[in-house]
Amino acid sequence: MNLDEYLTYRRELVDKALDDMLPRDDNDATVLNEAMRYSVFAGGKRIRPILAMSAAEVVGAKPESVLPLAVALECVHTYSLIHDDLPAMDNDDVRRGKPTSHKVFGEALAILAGDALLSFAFSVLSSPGAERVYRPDRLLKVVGELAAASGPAKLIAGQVADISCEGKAVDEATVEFIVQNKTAALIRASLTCGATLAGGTREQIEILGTFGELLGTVFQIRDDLLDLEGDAAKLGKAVRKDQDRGKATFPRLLGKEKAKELMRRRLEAALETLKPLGQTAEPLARIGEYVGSRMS
Ligand code: GRG
Repeated sequence: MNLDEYLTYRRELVDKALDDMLPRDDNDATVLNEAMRYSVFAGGKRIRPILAMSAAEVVGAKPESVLPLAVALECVHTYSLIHDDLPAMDNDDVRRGKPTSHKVFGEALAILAGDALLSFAFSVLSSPGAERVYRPDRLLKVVGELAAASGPAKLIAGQVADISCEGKAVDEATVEFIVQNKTAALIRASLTCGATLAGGTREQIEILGTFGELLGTVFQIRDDLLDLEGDAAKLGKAVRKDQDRGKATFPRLLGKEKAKELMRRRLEAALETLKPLGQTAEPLARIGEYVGSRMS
């Protein structure tokens, strides 16, 4: 398979669906709509929506069949980036190669655009008529899983730990906690929700969940290594900030080489996990390899 073509096709599907579904400037919330669209369309690899579509394909569905979920995932992810970049959190000026939301729209609107994207994600999934397209029990499970992954026990807990550990000496269990919650939970949910909505079996969903957890670590370690070694222009964000802030990361805890080794081991385990799914999981394996070697 040609991975570039595979990713481009699915990225274009997601971008079109986002453009169709996100509110437009046809009501009183013109500036809010503009701010929501600004961050969503500032760039972004669309990894989480693509993982959801690939998981749906593993269980025999078409990528298009889970587009509302793909849109919801990208909205939740973009909300988390907007809020993470705020002065009260990581205080970043550039994201996805563009000035961050608060730099363009001001802090209040950036907070509100993030809030709006989060709740919009759940309206997309539960919009009128959704229960005629998807089985209501699957829909309910997906809404619950996405809420849990982005909620106080996962994404937010990871972010709280990330912020409160800044500049402190941390142990491996703490870094693992941050990575699993801040990063891996949403990646895991992208896969399990994609497979659930498309009617996957319990066994398929379990395998994809385990793959997602492992892939989440690979994704985060690669991100941390790119912060140390990467190119700001390619990444579209500032680099070498984690060390200055004393962020709790695997490269800072273990050193670059051991962190790379851990990333390789998790990637191998992730690929091994996929084996029972057979040939249909090949795209996910290729995405895993890409995540472990990406430059942006
Ligand atoms: C503010 C609730 C809240 C959570 C913030 C997502 C996050 C948690 C922080 C962003 C910073 C960061 C390093 C998060 C870890 C996950 C990660 C590497 C996000 C970047 O995801 P990519 O590379 O970004 O998929 P694009 O722009 O390609 O979508």
